[in-house]
Amino acid sequence: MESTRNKLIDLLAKDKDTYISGQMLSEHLGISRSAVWKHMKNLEKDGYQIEGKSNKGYRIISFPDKLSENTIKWGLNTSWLGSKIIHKESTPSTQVIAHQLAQEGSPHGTIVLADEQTSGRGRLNREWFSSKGKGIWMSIILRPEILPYLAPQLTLLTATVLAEVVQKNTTVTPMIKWPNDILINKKKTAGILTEMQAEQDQIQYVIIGIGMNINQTKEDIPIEIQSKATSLRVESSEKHSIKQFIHLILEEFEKAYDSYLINGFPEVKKKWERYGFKIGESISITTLRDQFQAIFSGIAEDGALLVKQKDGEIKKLYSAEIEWFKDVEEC
Ligand code: BT5
Repeated sequence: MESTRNKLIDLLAKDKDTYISGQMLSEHLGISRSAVWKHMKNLEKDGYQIEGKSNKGYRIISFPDKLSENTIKWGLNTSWLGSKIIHKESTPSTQVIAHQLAQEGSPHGTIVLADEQTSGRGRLNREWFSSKGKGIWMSIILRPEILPYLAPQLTLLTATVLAEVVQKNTTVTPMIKWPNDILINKKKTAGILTEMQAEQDQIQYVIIGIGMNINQTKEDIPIEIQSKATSLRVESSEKHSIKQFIHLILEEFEKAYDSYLINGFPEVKKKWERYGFKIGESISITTLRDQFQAIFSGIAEDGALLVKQKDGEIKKLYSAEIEWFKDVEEC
């Protein structure tokens, strides 16, 4: 059940330029006018800026910067993405909640956010550090009408979205390491985990997990990953509003996704390659069966990794880890 406080915020947030009288609020919420007034005072204590005018009523001028369902909804300029928002202060993993919600029928575009994850995970169950209030830890539920084998394209699409948002809104230059890492100055600042539930020719749902380091200082980054991880703050020497970054990502994602459904993968491929790290250079490739060195030549029309082997043959890979070392430079 939605709390009276949330209902009150919903009423006030509908139109930020319209005042709503105390009388109207008390009737809508079924509480006394003095109870309405008390709620307003509590909201102000929590960082909401509220204007009260004697003959007009109340309106919200601004929301606090901390995350909540309401503060994310306010000012979010999307039509379907974020139509349902779940926010937790602390949770083991937003992916777990998103899977549960998707199985219970939560709609396309539902997002799950947390201030902190206590068991955040990457691919192959690797650990994902998600410290409180320092980054974006978010899962998006999608119900795309595409064939299951195309789902990995959504990871590449998400990577271009994150790169575009960083490029357009900060002073640093992002690069994408195939398939799912956003790097700044060769260090990882974001990762993407795409998980899917599907039958042979139909996707039930896809969950896109996005982890992005925003406001960690160097010291906040766990020692285990200090040599390879970074944050926007470390690289740009600036603190950023996490709420605003979430808005930017959701708005850019919705545009990119809608365009992908209409125009297909070529546009995503073009953007991806603009940010692609080490294209044209030697990389070391590890697959489940093999390890070898080759030249990274880009991505294929379906999103696979394209590498040119020593004998000139181009190989298409759908699942691999790539690395680069000084000693593979001349292969
Ligand atoms: C990823 O995996 O990069 C996917 C990360 C997805 C995290 C999001 S957060 C919201 C949602 N809920 C979750 O539980 N997960 C998703 P992978 O490519 O496997 O990279 C994992 C590796 O990155 C680890 O083994 C570490 O080396 C490194 N790593 C861990 N935490 C990091 C961090 N905060 N920043 C940079 N690198 C990190």
